Amino acid sequence: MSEALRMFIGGEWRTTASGKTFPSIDPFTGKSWAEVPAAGAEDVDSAVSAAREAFDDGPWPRMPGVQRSAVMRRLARLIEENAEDLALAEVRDNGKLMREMAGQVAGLPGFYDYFAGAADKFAGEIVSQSKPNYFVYQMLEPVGVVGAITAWNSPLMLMSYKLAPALAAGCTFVLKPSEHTSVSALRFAEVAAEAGLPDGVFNVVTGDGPSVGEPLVSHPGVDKVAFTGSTATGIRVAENAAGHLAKVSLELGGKSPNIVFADADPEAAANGVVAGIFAACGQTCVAGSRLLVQREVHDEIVDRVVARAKRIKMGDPMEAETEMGPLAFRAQMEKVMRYVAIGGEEGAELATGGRRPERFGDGLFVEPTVFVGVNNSMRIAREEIFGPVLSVIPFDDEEDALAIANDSPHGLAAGVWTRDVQRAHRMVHRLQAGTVWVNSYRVLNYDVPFGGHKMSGYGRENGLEGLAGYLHTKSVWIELSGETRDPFKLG
Ligand code: TXE
Repeated sequence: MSEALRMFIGGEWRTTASGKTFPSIDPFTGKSWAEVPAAGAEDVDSAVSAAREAFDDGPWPRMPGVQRSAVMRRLARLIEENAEDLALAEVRDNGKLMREMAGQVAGLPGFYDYFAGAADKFAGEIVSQSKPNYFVYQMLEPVGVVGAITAWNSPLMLMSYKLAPALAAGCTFVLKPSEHTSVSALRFAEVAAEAGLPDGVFNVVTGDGPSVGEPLVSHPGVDKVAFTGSTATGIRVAENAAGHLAKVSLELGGKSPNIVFADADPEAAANGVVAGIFAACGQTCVAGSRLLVQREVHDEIVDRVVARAKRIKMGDPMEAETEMGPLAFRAQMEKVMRYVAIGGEEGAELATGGRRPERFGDGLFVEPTVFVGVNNSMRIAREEIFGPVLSVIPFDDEEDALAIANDSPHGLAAGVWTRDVQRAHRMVHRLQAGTVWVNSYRVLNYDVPFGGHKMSGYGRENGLEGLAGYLHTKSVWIELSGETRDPFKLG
């Protein structure tokens, strides 16, 4: 029997107005393991009203920052205490490895500790002294009610990118997790309630995009929308938020180049390529899904990557030695397999993988896959696959590498592998990407701003820039002279 869960709204555990639910499927067993409320517009309205009330009349935005910090630090400690349970919910929801999730959940308290450290250290500043009879200052205020929508690939981490700075700023929050991975957010709500967040500060509504995401984004009571997901949905979110001019931050898809020069350390580079595309089965927004490799070392690097790909241990995500588990859900596995077929039709050559291993039967496994002979105009080089499929593209020199790397609708991340420090800097300056790693790949942290260029979105999460996204400024003019002004003259 799978467990029946309830949503968290205004500090209460609630079923939906319609009473409808949907199953959360464990992709490793293929079985439902929890029953999740299928909310609708009415439930979204309740959650936004609760958050609105908590913002307009509740203590959270008015509390001294140091008190908000204390609650956030308590939350961080409780996440530590409940880490195993939270990690397990994510493994069962999306098939991610316990090996990865244990580390990821262990990293979550850092987000709350870091932003707790900022919650009592912003106030605003004294500005313009250019009008002598005025004292002018700027206050920083929380933007209001945040509607957050997250994807299924790293649910609690993507939520924390948004929730930690929003709490520090004094905002209230309504989360809609992905319908594929709702359980960890509901588990997290128990922890948040225990930490002492006032009622209505953190709310969770569960369900799909059309029934819950859309009414949340379009709700006039939402002041800011923070979204992580696909580019197509991100565009729709921005359009709907524009209806009431809510602020929007969008962290969207990528087709990130991992660029290996002939002077790179071949072992480190090949390892970084594997980390970039096969970790989390390639289901990460920053996946290094295009390997750009200098012609002289093409065969050597491809041989190393293929050899490692063939040794990847696939299996039960709960087992410590497993390196790749199943994909998160059936439609995602089918999408990946469609792209494998498209790569073949486009004339790319399979160096390894491309099949679903028979030993897992109907399990949602796809072999680590490497296509060589790819050119950058093929669909497998331009479109986000979000799976363990690497497209290898050779290049001649630095200019060629940059031209190929930047010839993409996306601009989320890039990797550069070289031992030439001048080249590394030249590349960093000219790559069109929100994050560039040199001799490394897939490292992110709470104090480093993260976000995309071009179709990978706008706004930055994490770091003090992330906090700024949850604050707005109010300029205040105090007249000092007491004189009566000419009413028909400006300033
Ligand atoms: O994404 P969606 P899905 C890519 C990846 C994947 C594809 C589809 O390629 O194969 O997107 O995944 C909510 N208004 N990425 O369908 O649709 C939805 O319920 C408001 C890459 O999961 O973008 C979920 O909570 N919300 C990406 C969230 O949006 C809506 C991560 C993301 O769903 C909505 C995720 C609407 N109209 C997917 N429609 C990355 N690069 O990190 C859906 N949602």
